[in-house]
Formats: sequence, structure tokens, C-alpha cells
Amino acid sequence: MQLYYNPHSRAVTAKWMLDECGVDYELVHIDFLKREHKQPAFLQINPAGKLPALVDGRTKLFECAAICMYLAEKFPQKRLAPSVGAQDRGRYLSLMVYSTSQLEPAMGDAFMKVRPTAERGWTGFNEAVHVIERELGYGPWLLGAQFSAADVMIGSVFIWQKLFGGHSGSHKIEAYVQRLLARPAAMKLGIRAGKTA
Ligand SMILES: N[C@@H](CCC(=O)N[C@@H](CS)C(=O)NCC(=O)O)C(=O)O
Repeated sequence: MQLYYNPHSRAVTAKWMLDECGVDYELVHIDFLKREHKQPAFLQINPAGKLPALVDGRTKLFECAAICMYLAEKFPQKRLAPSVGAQDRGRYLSLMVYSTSQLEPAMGDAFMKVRPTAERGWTGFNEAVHVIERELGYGPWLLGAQFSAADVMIGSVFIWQKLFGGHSGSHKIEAYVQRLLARPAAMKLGIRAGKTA
């Protein structure tokens, strides 16, 4: 597998997921300044011209959540996603999509001080934080005792926020972030992520 990567990008989240899977992969460094991500060869992999992207033989993936769901399914022995038919499967899928469709844009709005409107399709950041606080319950992870790809996707949003000097405003989320950062494979605060970057 090849992960198209730049340490200053969301590709560190996909790398975290690969490291949680404990599998071999190759990092293909993409130089944003040289606009390598907008070249025809890369657009064949991700037509949106963004990182991350993953190639696994003849399979090409883009969008971080899709990459994480793919990896969780490719390596079921790692138990990073509930199997089809399992009780938590629906909640898991919902959280995976929620991470990029609501939580991340809500955080972006808060960062850029944009007032949220209902038409935008996501709530304000404080409301999103309350959603995740409720979903965490007693934890330690979103699905309870079982760490999953949902923790990688949701957790990375809060880790990114810290990288940019922000704060969730929630003690419960901050404690969750500390648990995530304590995982050996976790993306690291301070740009360089995981074991091989
Ligand atoms: N929703 C996408 C976002 C991808 C994205 O915006 N990637 C940024 C880096 S964090 C990028 O490649 N930006 C370069 C550009 O758009 O020129 C995902 O989750 O994969």
C-alpha cells in the first residue's frame, strides 16, 4: 500500500490508522509547494487533488474517512470497526461520516469565527462537542472498551484543534485527547506523526 502523504496535512490521520493496523506501507511524499497534488498522475488517484490518498494494488482511495473505513475492513483481525450486523455498526458508520461532515467543519467555523447557520448542514462547534461528549459516555473510547477507527477520525479533529492552539472547552474531551495521544501509534502533536514520518 502507498499512502500519499505530507506531514502538514490530514494524511497524518490516515497514517495513524495504518499504524494502528500495524501493517507495512510506503509513504509517497507530496510536495505542496511544487503542486504535485495537482498533477495529472495524482489526479488519477484523487480527482480532488488533495491529501490523503491511498493506493492498494488496483484500489484507489481518497477522503480520510473512506481510507480509515477501508483499512478497518481490510484488517478485521485488528478489530478497528464493528462487523456488519454487529449492534454498534450503525453508530460507528454514523460517527465516521459525522467526523468530516459535521465536527470538522464546525471546528473550522469556530476557528475562523464564522457564525453557523442551520442551512450549512452542520451545527455550531459547542453543540458538536456536546454530541461527542454524549457519544463518549463513560468511554474510554467512542464504542466503549473497543478502540476503533471512529476514535481515529473524531480524535484527530480535536488533536488538530490543539495543534492550531485551540481547545475543545470540555474537560471530558481533553481527557479523551490525552488518552488518544498516549497510544503508541497516535498522531503526534508537533506535526511529525507516527513511527516513520
Ligand atoms: N475531506 C478531505 C480533506 C482533504 C484536504 O483538504 N486535504 C488538504 C490537506 S489537509 C489538501 O490536500 N490541501 C491541498 C489543496 O487543496 O491544495 C479528507 O478528509 O480527506
